[in-house]
Amino acid sequence: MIDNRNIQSGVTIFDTLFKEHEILLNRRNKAVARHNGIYKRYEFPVLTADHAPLHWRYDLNVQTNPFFIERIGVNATFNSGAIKWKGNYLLCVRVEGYDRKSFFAIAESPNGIDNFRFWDKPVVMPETETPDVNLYDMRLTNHEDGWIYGIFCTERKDSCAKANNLSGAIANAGIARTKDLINWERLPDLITPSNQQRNVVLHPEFVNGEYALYTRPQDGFIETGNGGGIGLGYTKSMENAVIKEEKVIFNKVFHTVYELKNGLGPAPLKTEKGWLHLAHGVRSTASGLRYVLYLFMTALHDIGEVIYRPGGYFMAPNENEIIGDVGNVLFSNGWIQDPDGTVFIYYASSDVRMHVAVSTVERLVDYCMNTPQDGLSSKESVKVIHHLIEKNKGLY
Ligand code: M1P
Repeated sequence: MIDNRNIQSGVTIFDTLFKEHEILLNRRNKAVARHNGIYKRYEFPVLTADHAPLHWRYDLNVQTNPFFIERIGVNATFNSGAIKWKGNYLLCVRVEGYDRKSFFAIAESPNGIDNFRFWDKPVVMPETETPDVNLYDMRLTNHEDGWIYGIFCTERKDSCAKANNLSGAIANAGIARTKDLINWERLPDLITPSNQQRNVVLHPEFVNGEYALYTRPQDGFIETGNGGGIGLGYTKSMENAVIKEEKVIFNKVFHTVYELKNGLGPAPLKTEKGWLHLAHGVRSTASGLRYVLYLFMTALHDIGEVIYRPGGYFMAPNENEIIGDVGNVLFSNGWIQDPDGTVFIYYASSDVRMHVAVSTVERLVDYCMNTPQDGLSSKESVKVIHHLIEKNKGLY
């Protein structure tokens, strides 16, 4: 029931908000013209904090909310896992409240590029014996064992941190599985030889009868220390997942886009030429960290063997994406491949909003196989340009 006190020129505040919200949710998205041959960006973000349902934020009862105050604020919708589900495109979104806590919520679209709508309620994630303080960045994997796994970061207070250090935290990989994306079974957290883990991703197929997990070991919550590259390990069971040995398959490299941190994005896509991976690389700049997306491929016969590593970044924040709560960040932990080869790349900008870029498996594989590798020096960068100019002789 809406109170007359909320009426402005005959229309209630709720009516107005509802109408504006529907306009936002139904807004058509269109591809941006700029050509690079690899992917197309889209004009509007696919999800923003404003997409959060009104009934999550407003107490709609006039007795208890006579001023129609927004009771619960949503700050951001970002870093989403993705899966095709019953013909629709689903994102498992990291929704962050004004209170700094993140939780998961599913948003669904009929076409993958617009009309994303949150399901009625956020996900209720069961806990292990050690309660989580914060949950974020879920990777969804439709595993050949028949379960859909969600692997995410669970953050808890570091009990060893000094009393005045209120941001000392421990990050680990939380594991849950589901058959319907509504009811989740929480499994014990991943155990690995490393102090902390973020960006853990489950490979979709068994490898020699075992589950394969990509990891991102690091020494501390912020400091990567000796870790910070993409690791790979195996476990016999996901019900008590233990990786005894973690092999780094793609390390941090001096003076590259992944010189500081190198973490996997979503689960890889299987192609005829190898497994296609989307990852984020982090470098240091005078204005802080810069997160960009890059691609690489691993061998079908050995998922630990990197066979193509195109140099540089694949996507970096554009002039709008660069601004947000944590500026200069592109991050992706979800993509969807359609049967016709179309790939929907879901990425977040600056820890605030979700976007889509659309490509095809064929284009992405071509990009991986034919983009020159990083030669690791200015001299080598010039050499590849000279090589291309030579090849183009008579064509320009
Ligand atoms: O703020 C940028 C990103 O920082 C962390 O990513 P990573 O562990 O790779 O450094 C995460 O908190 C991520 O959610 C965030 O987008």
